[in-house]
Amino acid sequence: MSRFTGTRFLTSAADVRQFPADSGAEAAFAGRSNVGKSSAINAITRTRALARTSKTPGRTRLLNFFELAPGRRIVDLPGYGYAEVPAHERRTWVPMLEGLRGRESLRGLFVIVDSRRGVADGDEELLAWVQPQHHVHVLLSKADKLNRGESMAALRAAEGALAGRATVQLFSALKGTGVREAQDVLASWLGV
Ligand SMILES: Nc1nc2c(ncn2[C@@H]2O[C@H](COP(=O)(O)OP(=O)(O)O)[C@@H](O)[C@H]2O)c(=O)[nH]1
Ligand SMILES: [Mg+2]
Repeated sequence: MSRFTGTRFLTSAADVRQFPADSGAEAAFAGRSNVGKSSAINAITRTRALARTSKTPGRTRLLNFFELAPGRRIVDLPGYGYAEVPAHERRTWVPMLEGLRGRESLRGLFVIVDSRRGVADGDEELLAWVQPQHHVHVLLSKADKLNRGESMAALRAAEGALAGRATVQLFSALKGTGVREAQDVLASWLGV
């Protein structure tokens, strides 16, 4: 039984003015292209193809908002932070990131990190982006590609790199590993 049974797409925002009303609670999901972010969102919300999984990474820079329950949202951040954004997109993208960060309803950030790759520069940029009141939870994705020993080593390495700035867990959308744990974290943030 999932807690998130009523998930629906709310809106795609290409500009801060298109954001839904800043009330209730929301959690953002971010990670570099192809890391398994859409698959993670789908597994956690138990909604097939809610966030499209795609093999053409980083095409559109829209913030996609989904509603899990009334006033309870997740926000899918495309691609990554500031560094990877082409110059012509910065004019709209940077204010969107700033607008999201300043929202009253933002509770925290899920950062999806490839378990084989570990915490990298782009992830550090996201950790620097959040504000002190925000939670951060890292999903070490595609953990099915690691054996038990490698998984434990990846978890320990991530814990070391994060040094208390975020909680972290192993995750596999493919095998269902850690889905329940991630749901519990999300539910606690959003109060559902
Ligand atoms: N082995 C494995 N592959 C995965 C997993 N999650 C996603 N993938 C694959 O990784 C690729 C990118 O997934 P997607 O969810 O679209 O990533 P996104 O670009 O971060 O949204 C796709 O080929 C997925 O099938 C997982 O848990 N295990
Ligand atoms: Mg995606």
